[in-house]
Amino acid sequence: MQMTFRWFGASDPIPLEHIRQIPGVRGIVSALYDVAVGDAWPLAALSRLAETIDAAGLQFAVVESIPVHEDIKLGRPSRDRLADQYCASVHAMGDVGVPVLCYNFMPIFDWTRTDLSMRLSDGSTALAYDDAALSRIDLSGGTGDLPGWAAAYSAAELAALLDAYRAVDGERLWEHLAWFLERVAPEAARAGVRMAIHPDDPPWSIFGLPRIITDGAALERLIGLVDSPANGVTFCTGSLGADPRNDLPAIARRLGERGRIHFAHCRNVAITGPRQFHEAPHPSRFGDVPMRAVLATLRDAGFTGPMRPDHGRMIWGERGRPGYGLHDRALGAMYLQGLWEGLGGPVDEDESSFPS
Ligand code: DNO
Repeated sequence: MQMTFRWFGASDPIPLEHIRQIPGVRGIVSALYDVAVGDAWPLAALSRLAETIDAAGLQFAVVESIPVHEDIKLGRPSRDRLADQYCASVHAMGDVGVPVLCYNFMPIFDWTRTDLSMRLSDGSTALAYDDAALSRIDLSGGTGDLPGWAAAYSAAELAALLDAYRAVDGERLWEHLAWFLERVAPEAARAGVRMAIHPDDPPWSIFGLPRIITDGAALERLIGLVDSPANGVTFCTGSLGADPRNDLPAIARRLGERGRIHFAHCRNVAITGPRQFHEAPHPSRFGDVPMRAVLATLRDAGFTGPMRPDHGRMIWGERGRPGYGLHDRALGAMYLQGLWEGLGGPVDEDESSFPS
């Protein structure tokens, strides 16, 4: 296991120098944030990002994400050109030496919450989701009322997209995902890049849109679409764990045994009702994610890939990007490493040497 930390590039209020001081964190998870969705990522810009990360004594371990254009998810004719551009971005990753790509296939919306700063009993704040609150959100004026999505889509754009998805049910979305993977996974294999799909978060349909990467059966179906090690999974405990029917260690075991877990996102969620949860401190006992059992399963599967603490709460008065403050994620990184050490999981030479 290689402990990593997400960094949003130059606009991230957390400098790489601070991330470098979290013991054991050497890998950075990042992306190019100023390329339009669908355009090929310029090699020069990606190299510059890698150099910035290297210069801070860290490694660019994972690209999260290269967003998949809606036209690919909708199966529109422009998908051929868009898939070629996606492949060009994946090859740029290979050229720069970033081995893992986290991406998702959620229609229109990526991760979705109804409250970005729910106050917990200890005074910290956390991201929360409540399906009843979601159903009260009015999208007729665009995404303005959806927490975290303020300016994403205008009313007209969103209406057109929602309308286009009326013709795409879950099975159709699977066909489009299969098409995408058949095009991209072989190129990723050639480029030395492992693709790692992120489960849908939350793992159920929202706003009437299909969501298909929601449970263990879906993840197994996914890896069967293209039978290549380049076609794998981001095992996200918080996304899958929001549905109490998901047996996380059992899912991790089946995917891990087949060598298809390429990245782990570890975060805890407390389920407070049907389709209602909030994020919680990382240790097992604060939520419904059996973190110790998940890590033990990853250890048994010989997991050596990158892991990140994923979202954290806002603590100690920190203000910042929802879910992505420094303090609680750093605590998460330390807890996860402690758990891993206690479980006797393999650690890189490089990771174990204390910097002189
Ligand atoms: C949320 C993240 C997701 C993730 C994408 C991957 O914080 O886990 O936004 O980056 O779904 O494509």
